Amino acid sequence: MNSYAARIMADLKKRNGHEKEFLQAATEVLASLSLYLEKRPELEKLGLLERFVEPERAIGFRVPWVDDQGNVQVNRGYRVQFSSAIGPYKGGLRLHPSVNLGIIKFLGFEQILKNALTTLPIGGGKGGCDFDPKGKSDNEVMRFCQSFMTELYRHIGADTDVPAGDIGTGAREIGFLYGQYKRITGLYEGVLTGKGLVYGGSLGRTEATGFGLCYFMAEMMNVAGKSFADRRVVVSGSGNVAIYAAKKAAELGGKVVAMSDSNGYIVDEDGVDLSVVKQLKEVERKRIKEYVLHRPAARYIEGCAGIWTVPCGIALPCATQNELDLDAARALVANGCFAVGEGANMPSTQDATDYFLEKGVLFGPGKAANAGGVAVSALEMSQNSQRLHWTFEEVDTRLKDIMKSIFEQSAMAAEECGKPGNYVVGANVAGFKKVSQAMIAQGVV
Ligand code: NDP
Ligand code: 2IT
Repeated sequence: MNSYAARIMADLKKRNGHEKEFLQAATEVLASLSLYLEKRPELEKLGLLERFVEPERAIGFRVPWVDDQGNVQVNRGYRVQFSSAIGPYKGGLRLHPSVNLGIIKFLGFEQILKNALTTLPIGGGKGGCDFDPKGKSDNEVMRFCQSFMTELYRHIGADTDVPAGDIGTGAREIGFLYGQYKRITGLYEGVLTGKGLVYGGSLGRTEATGFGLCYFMAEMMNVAGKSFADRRVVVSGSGNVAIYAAKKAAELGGKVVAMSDSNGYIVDEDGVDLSVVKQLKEVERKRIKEYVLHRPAARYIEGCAGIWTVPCGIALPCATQNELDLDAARALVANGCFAVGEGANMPSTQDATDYFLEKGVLFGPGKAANAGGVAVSALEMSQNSQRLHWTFEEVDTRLKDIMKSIFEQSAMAAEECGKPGNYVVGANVAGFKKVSQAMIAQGVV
């Protein structure tokens, strides 16, 4: 690691030692910026990295609500407004019991570079809460969302900070959050993205992350003379990103043979029937294990980590951070996997990523490969500002162009750094170049 980056990392470890996911993300980014930093010694004088790794603002708040039994529940809410260098803070809200400040900071930090890569004017932010929507009634989820927004509303706005979905935050939650924002502020503005189509949402946002992931993968594989056609594809998770990644992978000729949730995974050698997964997950909110009740030839295996032992050419981790470790990477490569695309944020551990790169696996890092979701969120913001509604085809065409551009920016920056084909370095450098230029132009702020 370059000496400036190493000094910043040592300081971060000292001051933020308990934020392990944030340190992991910062280490990965700063290490891969090293070659670029060597060529730009003036950045140290400007304190560029010191400012880059420190959120502009990290807000934490109490979220009290009353459950169906009349008991008072209290959760911890967060919004980390990391960087407004190139636009209003933009990034999702995660609702999961594991949420803490370190996780939200890692996600917000990644989001800065991801959003820069989209070519659209959006800064980086992320939020969330340790609330678990699983097993809660619709009314409980509504009361929670109303309480969460009763604090959050004062920190956000269509031109300041625009949250969206992430794990545990889907169309239902965005609707409740939007209703409460409107009620408190009286403003009918594009303050959230991923809204329902009848109240300002964009066509194509639901599909955008998964579709965008496959568009990115198609570009990356194309350069190596490969494609989805007739390839076995393994997709982890069965949420928003996973479902639409699986859909597009199949449309592009791949055969999706396995999907999962946090309890286990299913293998369907005939190709996963997505209508069953959608019904179970989007409509009934059930577990993936029930898939085999509808498709008796399929198998269910308890424990989600084993999914990476299912032989495939293409692996798309679309569940959560650090779900794919070195053992999993070894198993994938041993079974012939030649391409990995991160639909989730930081799903591969650092040693798994290093192993893939060492073995020449085509590797699409999350901040490039899954940027389609936030890109279409930014298109939703544009439509809200224009008070217009674009067709699905228009949004999808723009999404394809954006994913192509993200791939090209990453490929070009990797070459410039003398690391052709290393899209981890490429994505980090391409995103950082843009953000750092904007920071320098705006002075020490
Ligand atoms: P969803 O809540 O729709 O789905 C999440 C899926 O991942 C579920 O199948 C869930 O299983 C599984 N999962 C969640 N946490 C864990 C865990 N700790 N261990 C194992 N499995 C887990 O979320 P999304 O599909 O929206 O998000 C998936 C990933 O993609 C996240 O990393 C998110 O940050 C990232 N992402 C999302 C974008 C979006 O637009 N939604 C955009 C870019 C990235 P279970 O139901 O059992 O919890
Ligand atoms: O990680 C992500 O990029 C998201 N969860 C989507 C963020 C957004 O603002 O659409």
